[in-house]
Amino acid sequence: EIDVPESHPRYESLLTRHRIEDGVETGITSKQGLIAQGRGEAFDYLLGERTTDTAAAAERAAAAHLLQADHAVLSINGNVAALVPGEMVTLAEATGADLEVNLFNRTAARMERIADHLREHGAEDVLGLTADGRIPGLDHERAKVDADGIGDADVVLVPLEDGDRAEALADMGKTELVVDLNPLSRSAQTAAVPIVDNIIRAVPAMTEHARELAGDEAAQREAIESFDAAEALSAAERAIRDGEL
Ligand code: PTJ
Repeated sequence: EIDVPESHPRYESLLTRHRIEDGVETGITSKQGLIAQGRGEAFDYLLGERTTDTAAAAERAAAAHLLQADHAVLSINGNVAALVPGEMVTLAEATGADLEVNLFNRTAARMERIADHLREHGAEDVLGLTADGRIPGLDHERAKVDADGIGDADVVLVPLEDGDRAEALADMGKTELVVDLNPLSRSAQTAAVPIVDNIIRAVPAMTEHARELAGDEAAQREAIESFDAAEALSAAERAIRDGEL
């Protein structure tokens, strides 16, 4: 489908760009999504385009939270849908979580396209279209969620989320798991578990951890308790500034 030789040193990065471009062309990703991707790439480059040990620990803790939740929801926006649709469906299956389309720049057309796209990738139920719940403290369009989805969830995974909404969700008392390559972003700063890694690597890694932790309550608790969010953010910042592991 795309013409990038696998031997190219930036193969992964170019492939990712093509997926986002395709997402814009098919009405899944917003134009702002292109800018967000560029920002993410810059941080990924500085991090060495790898999953640091601290990010791996965050992915394990996040998987444990999803397994321990009464009701976990994975939030899907236009970038996530373009980059990792099948991987999000697989993570939902591995953890018993629901999938909900939840857009920063919400339009009915993009909501429908993304829900269809997820169904094409194997999702059975896709939430988000009912929009009968609200996140307190946000303006009307940006506050919309499903009452029996994110509205009801005790644990939410919000990848590449806008800072305002991440903060408002955390204020609702939800355990928030955030994937964001920028450790200084407000979303990462307000998360119970900030995962400073590329969504492309983070989601399959979470699924792997979830499969390994499934049924082992003690290991789940250990993964959660041994994870320190503030320390993880400092470690990510050190990795960027000093190239430390
Ligand atoms: O589809 P919508 O309408 O919900 O809009 C989605 C975007 C992402 C456009 C919207 O939420 C937005 O504008 O987000 P921001 O404020 O640009 O924040 C996105 C964050 O995600 C930034 O901190 C980026 O560094 C980070 N990011 C971008 N690409 C990736 C990423 N983090 C992990 N993996 C990526 N591939």
